[in-house]
Amino acid sequence: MIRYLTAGESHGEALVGIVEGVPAGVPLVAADINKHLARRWLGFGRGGRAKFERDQVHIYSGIRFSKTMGGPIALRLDNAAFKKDKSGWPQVMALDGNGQDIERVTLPRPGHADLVGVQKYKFDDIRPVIDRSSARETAMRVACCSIARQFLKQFNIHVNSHVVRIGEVGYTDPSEWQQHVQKLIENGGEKLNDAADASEVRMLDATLSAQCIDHIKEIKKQGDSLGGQYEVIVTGVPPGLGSYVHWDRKLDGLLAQAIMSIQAQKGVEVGDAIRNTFTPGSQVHDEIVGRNGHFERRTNHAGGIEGGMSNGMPIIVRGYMKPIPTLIKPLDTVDIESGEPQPTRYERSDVTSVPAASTVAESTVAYAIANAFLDKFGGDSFEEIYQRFSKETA
Ligand code: EPS
Repeated sequence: MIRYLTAGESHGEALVGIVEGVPAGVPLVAADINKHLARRWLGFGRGGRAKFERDQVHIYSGIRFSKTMGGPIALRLDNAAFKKDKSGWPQVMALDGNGQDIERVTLPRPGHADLVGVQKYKFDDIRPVIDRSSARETAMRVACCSIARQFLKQFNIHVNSHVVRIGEVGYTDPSEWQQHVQKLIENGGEKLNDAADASEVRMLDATLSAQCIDHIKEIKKQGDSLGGQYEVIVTGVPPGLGSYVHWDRKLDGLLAQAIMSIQAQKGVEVGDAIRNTFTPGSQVHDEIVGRNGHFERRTNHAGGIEGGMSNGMPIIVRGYMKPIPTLIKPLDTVDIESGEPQPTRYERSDVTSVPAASTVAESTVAYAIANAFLDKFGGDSFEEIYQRFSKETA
């Protein structure tokens, strides 16, 4: 079982992570992580911070001669925002002192962790809630989960994603993109990612991409924000990961947690789950065919999961993200200090970060799949696991 823990505030000095339980002998260098950290910054609609944050991971332990050693892997990512001249963050986020000369944040944003965070931790300042609940933390999540992803890659298991819709612009039905996606994933690898990354909004259709950029520009002018939908696809997953006998090992349940644990994600769909609720069973269930001594499905409406287990078809998970709660356009709130009604105050933010969320979801999904894989084939070393995997899938 791989476990990871992240620490750090958005405007503190750094984010830190520890990844534990990675088998020995997995090839890993910083570039395997940095590649995905850079992809996380892709996407039209990001705010001012995207212009200067350049995430490069520092690896402190757990690796020798470009391979994991089986021990905990410690990671650090610096926040460029902290060191930026005149930013004032070292004073605002200081580890000591009493902060009496620092202006407090007292206007909670609707839709954000702000208000409940101060109620829960008995703060008189929203700053600590803003800084830990911030999606900045997903940078370290991507770093940690890229190690799980690197492990899966050794078994030819690849994770790809693309954006389906941002706000009101995008595909409306899976049938509109499935053939295109099928071509990009049929030989494994990351061709789907390459195609999505070539678009500023990670959309596969050039016309929709252009319309989407206009939509984001218009919403920005209105001082508003946008959510959206994306799809993550995992290829090369052997049948039998997950469980039908234990609720807490069901693969779809684990994938739902992987998506919902990301800031601002509010819904998950496995395969064509929503379409399937409108459609009779005979057009939903994927018929079984025999091919070269293997079983396959004619279609993949189930998204590669039946009975809580992978069935050997590509795993398809869709995430639904709410609009970012930090708006230029003020919403009604109440000052936590005076109790007086007030409009919210603008803080620097993104208009949308659905493209970034899609890459974070790739990472958290990789983590969930890697653990289900280890549950079935696990061992201390890559060699040992590879032997088990090869025997089962021969
Ligand atoms: C975020 C607000 C913005 C985003 C940040 C998430 O940061 P700032 O307040 O410093 O402008 O840029 O995202 C990241 C820093 C990141 O790495 O994704 C928020 O409030 O969640």
